[in-house]
Amino acid sequence: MTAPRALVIVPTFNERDNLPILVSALMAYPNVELMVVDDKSPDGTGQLADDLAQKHAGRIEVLHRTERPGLGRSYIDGIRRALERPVDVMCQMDCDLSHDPKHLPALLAATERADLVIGSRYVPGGAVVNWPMQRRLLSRFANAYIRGVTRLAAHDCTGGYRCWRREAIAALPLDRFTSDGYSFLVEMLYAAAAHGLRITEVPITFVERRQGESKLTSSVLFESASTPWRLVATRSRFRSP
Ligand SMILES: Nc1nc2c(ncn2[C@@H]2O[C@H](COP(=O)(O)OP(=O)(O)OP(=O)(O)O)[C@@H](O)[C@H]2O)c(=O)[nH]1
Ligand SMILES: [Mg+2]
Repeated sequence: MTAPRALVIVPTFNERDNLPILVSALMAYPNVELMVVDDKSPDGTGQLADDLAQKHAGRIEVLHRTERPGLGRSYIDGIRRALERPVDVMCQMDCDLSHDPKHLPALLAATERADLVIGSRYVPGGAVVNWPMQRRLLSRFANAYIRGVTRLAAHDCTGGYRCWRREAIAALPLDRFTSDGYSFLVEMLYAAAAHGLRITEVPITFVERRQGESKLTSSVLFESASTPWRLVATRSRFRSP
């Protein structure tokens, strides 16, 4: 099997220490391109991304967002732009090095037989490194809660390391998505399942960020608590594109 042509979409907010490390790891794969979607990071991540794009001409694109910031909106803008490119697979990955590019070949290979491949902490072979017990429990609880309410079959519904076959992500009704923050990842997964897409999980070892700050706030957690109920109540909006 030849490796599919892949575009990795990476949303960034204040990731200047992490971005160069991620870029060199991704650029080592000749079939991989990168789109950085920056939300006017005060630490200059956007400018740094421009410099890296010049260095790796033709393989890195930078989207500088000026509208209201947010992870969900960043992904929507990034995906819309990415759909203009003739790639086979689109991937989502965090910039904080929690998502190790070494897993990418296994995720990409799994797109041969699935529309959406989740890099999963919670299937056999998956792991989480350097998370305190409280954070582990929160993530486990969040996944059990989401699965219970939505009946999603995936074990890792909240992770942001995913690969989509191009036609699968193109089929999602992006203009009907309403989540702002991290809940966007759950909403995407729910939409994929409601669409009848083939979803599979590939184990990853998730490593807690070492540099930069977490953006997980109490308002993010509040949105996360209500999201599964909202998704179930409005399921019909995902049925047709
Ligand atoms: N464009 C954009 N990117 C964001 C925003 N918030 C977070 N990100 C990026 O989204 C990815 C995930 O954010 P993290 O802060 O790592 O969130 P997390 O993984 O839930 O939490 P920690 O790993 O504990 O920090 C990272 O690449 C961030 O830089 C945002 O508002 N806009
Ligand atoms: Mg993170």
